[in-house]
Amino acid sequence: MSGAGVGPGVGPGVAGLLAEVADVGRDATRGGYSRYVYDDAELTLREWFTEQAERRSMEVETDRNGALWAWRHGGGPGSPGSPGAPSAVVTGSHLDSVPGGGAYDGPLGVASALAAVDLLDARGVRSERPLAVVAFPEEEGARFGVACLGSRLLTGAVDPDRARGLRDADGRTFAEVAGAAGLDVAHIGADPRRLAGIGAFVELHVEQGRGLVDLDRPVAVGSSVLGHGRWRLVVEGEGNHAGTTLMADRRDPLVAAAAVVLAVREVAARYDDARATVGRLQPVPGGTNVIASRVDLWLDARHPDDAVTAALVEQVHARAQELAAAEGCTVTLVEESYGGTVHFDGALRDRIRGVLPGAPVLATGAGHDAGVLAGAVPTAMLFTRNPSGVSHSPHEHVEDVDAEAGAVALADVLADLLGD
Ligand code: HGY
Ligand code: MN
Ligand code: MN
Repeated sequence: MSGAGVGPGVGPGVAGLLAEVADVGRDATRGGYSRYVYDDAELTLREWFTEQAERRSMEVETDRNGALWAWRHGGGPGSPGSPGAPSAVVTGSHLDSVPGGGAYDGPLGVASALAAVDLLDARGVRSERPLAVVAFPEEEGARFGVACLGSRLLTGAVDPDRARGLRDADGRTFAEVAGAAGLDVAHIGADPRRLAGIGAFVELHVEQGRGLVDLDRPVAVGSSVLGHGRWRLVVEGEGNHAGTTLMADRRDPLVAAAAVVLAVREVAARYDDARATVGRLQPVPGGTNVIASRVDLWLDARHPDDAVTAALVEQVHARAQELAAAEGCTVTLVEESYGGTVHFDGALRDRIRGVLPGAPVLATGAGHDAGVLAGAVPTAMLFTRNPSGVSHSPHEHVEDVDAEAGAVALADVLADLLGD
């Protein structure tokens, strides 16, 4: 395509775009950002996205599942999948965060996509193929518990009735919250026509590891997404008074839960490359002078081999039942979300490697909307260097120069794909 190589200095750039939302959703308690789907911070980010897209003469729509799509190059609502319409090139990521997350996980991909549009415009790239920048909702599952909820609804991987009934920490359902934000929740669900209109989806994301640091490169091409799931364990015992209940008379679910957390690490240690985490544990009622009656804890388990993940979870469950019984408690385990290991489209990956010959190919241990869409459309990822290698933490970082390099790489890839 013409004009390749026009670089930074066009428009606000990725750093300039991210600076505009640097104060949105800051978490004074945890540090970093807490931006949950349909909370004030995320709604502000949605307004920012819409404003940025309209500034770039892009037509913005909200799809049936609450994802924002900004269209260019003859695209527009309803255009994808129209009979005979050229297939769209789509890029983007998510705007929501984990509790106390970094500034880049999600928003870097969205900002890089908008900066790439500026670069394509500066290069005079025109195309018959529609181009869209997308922001998927609830990628982290931090409010309603199911990771990649928006992209999973789009592909039909999550049942709409189940989604409508998901509850946040305050007991509010997705249907209530999304409905209050204007979504017609009666019509959430798979959107095969929209998917049929997508020729390629390329998500740029901050690298959540040190691969690029160690290789001393700014940008990588993704190869695969590690299979991962979330399971909720509920340990039940007998709530009582901390002062009037002798130790021998207790059925304390928090003691059982503590043993389960340690058991998770023991079981994971049996498998090379397994990752198993309990990052969230909620005693009920949670009083300092109260023996809990119940403890909810969540297991995040991941492994390249889906059968190993399943075996690991099964062993955790069996061990948890033993540990709970030893405390006179019971435990139940329920799967909340699961996605197997995904290998991105080989032809698209190799085509992108041809566009970015200096970019190494890296797998990711993190989940992404691209990992969900990969089952429905040709999908690829780009990663931008993160000097800290840390993510899901305020210490996540991207140097401005690498952020711009990521946008240039994305623009090069989009220009190539739009040239079909
Ligand atoms: O959990 C993950 O790997 C992703 O950040 N949602
Ligand atoms: Mn994340
Ligand atoms: Mn992410």
